[in-house]
Amino acid sequence: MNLHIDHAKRILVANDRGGYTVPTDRLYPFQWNWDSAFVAMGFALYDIDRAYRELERLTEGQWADGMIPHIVFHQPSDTYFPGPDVWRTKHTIPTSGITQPPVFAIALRKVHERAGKHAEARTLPLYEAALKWHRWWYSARDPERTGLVALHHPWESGSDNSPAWDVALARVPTTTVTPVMRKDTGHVNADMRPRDEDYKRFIHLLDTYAACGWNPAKQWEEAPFKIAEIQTTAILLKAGEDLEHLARLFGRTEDATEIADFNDRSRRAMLAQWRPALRRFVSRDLISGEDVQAATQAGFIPLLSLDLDKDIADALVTEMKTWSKGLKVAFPTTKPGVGSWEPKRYWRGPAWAIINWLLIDGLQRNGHPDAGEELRMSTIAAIETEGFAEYFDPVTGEGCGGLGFSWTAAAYIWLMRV
Ligand code: 9WN
Repeated sequence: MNLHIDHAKRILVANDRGGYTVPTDRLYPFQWNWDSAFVAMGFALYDIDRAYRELERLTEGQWADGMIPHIVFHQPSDTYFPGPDVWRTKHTIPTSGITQPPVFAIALRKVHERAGKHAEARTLPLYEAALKWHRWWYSARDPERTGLVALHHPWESGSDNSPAWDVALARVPTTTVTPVMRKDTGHVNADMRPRDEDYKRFIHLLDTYAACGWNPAKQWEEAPFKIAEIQTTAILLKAGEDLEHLARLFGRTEDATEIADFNDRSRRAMLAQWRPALRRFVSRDLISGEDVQAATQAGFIPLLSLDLDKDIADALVTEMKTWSKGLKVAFPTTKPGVGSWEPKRYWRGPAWAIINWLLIDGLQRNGHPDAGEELRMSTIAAIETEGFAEYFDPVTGEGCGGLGFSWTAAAYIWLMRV
């Protein structure tokens, strides 16, 4: 047995808190939404029951309106801020009030396909949960039916302090009702985390939506941060394709038609966000009406769910190669050398195994298996050298942030499967 795979599996055991996996001990002591979807895909390769359990436990946090929150607080912990008392939501199990990238249905299809006979009974309730969540995305976060879904908070992107938010976040006041009592910088080096000013704005947004009673229509009107986001929409579309596939498999023809309609809308809208001069796709700031021009990984994630014309796919790959040139570990979450590039600060430069995973799938889909293979090898080498770190400094290769990290372990298991 490969020792690293054995180690990865031990990390998932150590981070198990009873059918769900915390991202890492202490720094993130609850169940996170997209982390669990990646973890479920890792489990799917060797423990189907545990893979289903991961997704089932996440849906315990699903709201009546369909939203699956970004954190489910299954049990108390005082090592994380902001905890349930700050979120002030009303679900039976305490949860946060915002969501995260919808990787869930991508994971569900993979789990279902590996589960074999009699899988349908266990997959169906999760399929229903995913469908409710996709309906929520298209109603709550795209009420004008543009095809691009909007985020109200940087945490919803999963790329919290990405330079993509700099312009929009600067408009958000730093005043908060809730005192900001950060815990993260007690666990890891502050230079690797978002800045205090970012946190004040994160909490300002949280307070604003709590004051809206977490009502989606009210939030849509009042949100001081509203980005129609390309990475989230790309993930939603891939998840939508997988959901449509499951709908057809289960003979749910009406559902399949409804999902196909969502997918078409997003496909068309995403294509309109291609910017040939930048050689990447862009998000739109719905408050200013402008493109989000910041050079981040998000612009390449559409590879995952669009079947692109060759000239577009080639241009994306050329641009990706420019960014990766001379780096020890690809793929950087910010373009090296630009003003906002900080190779150790969280989403402002570092390479993340799960982002690479999405990009590898996208490169394979769009006729660039060699570039995908190069990225796969780069990711595997980084993990084997530095361990299962939260992310990696792309220049030095150093493992940064939290250690013993669940989604890095799951990504390793997945990327080693061939
Ligand atoms: C806020 C758990 C999560 C990831 C996010 C990552 C980070 C949280 C934080 O950790 O965000 O959700 O407190 O920093 O940015 O992608 O899901 O691993």
